[in-house]
Amino acid sequence: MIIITFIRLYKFNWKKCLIINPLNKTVFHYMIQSQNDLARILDEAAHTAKEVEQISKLHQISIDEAYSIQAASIDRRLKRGEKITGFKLGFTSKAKMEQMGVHDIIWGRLTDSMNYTDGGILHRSKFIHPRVEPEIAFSIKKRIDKPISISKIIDYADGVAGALEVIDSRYKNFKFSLEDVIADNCSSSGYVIGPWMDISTAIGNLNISLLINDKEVQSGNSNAILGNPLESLVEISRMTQKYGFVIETGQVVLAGAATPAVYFDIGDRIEGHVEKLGSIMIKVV
Ligand code: OOG
Ligand code: MG
Repeated sequence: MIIITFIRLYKFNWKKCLIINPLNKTVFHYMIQSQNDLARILDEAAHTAKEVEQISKLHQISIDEAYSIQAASIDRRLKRGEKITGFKLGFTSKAKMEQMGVHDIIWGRLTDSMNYTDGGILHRSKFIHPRVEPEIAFSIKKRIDKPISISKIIDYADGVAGALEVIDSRYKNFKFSLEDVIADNCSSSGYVIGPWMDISTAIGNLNISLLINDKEVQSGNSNAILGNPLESLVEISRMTQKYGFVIETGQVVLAGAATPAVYFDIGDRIEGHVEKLGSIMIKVV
């Protein structure tokens, strides 16, 4: 305990430590990690589908440091040839906040390797303990590099669609603190977009449901997302300034789920329904 407290005080300035576990007297060689080390650990966990300990068990990191770790882990994906395809918001509904015990809006990056085709298949072996949630997606027609108001969305987005998001926390037991989940790119691991509709489609008060093997396992309402899912675009545009990134033309934004996420497994047929926007389907093999 004393050793752990001591380590926490020194955060990233550590070389190599020995930690003796008083319960079973085992000795761990524990490399105290820099932000780059933590980014590598999370990236490898995602890449190899192997869970890791929560960062917050040994390091106290700030929200800003967590976003830097996220950026560094995404850089590793980009170096392997992946491309940014958009952004996602998390914890934009009470249902999600309550499910995960985390109470602040977060954002993460999406890449082309996370994109699955509507009606296509998803390999369970690529994930650790995946969950799925129905979402609403937006397509961006004009670069967003500053905060925009709700009345300006029509100038920046041209499409809206139902979507499914696959989240797969890299942390053991899908447990994390706010900083942990931000560093882990908000558990992003897959997304499927349904047919695009015009951005002028009214998306308030729509029924949203998730079916696994034809059985409804979750249902919610689009207004659960920040009172109006369009607010998610306002939020992500505010973050662009705060964290210094831009949303490019052609990229997508996931608004965040209106319902808790559900575990799935091999053989499952997953279907999302968003009233007016239609259905999205994926099969797990
Ligand atoms: C974090 C991601 C949250 C959402 O839609 O709220 C999220 C998680 O629950 O693992 O994607
Ligand atoms: Mg989500």
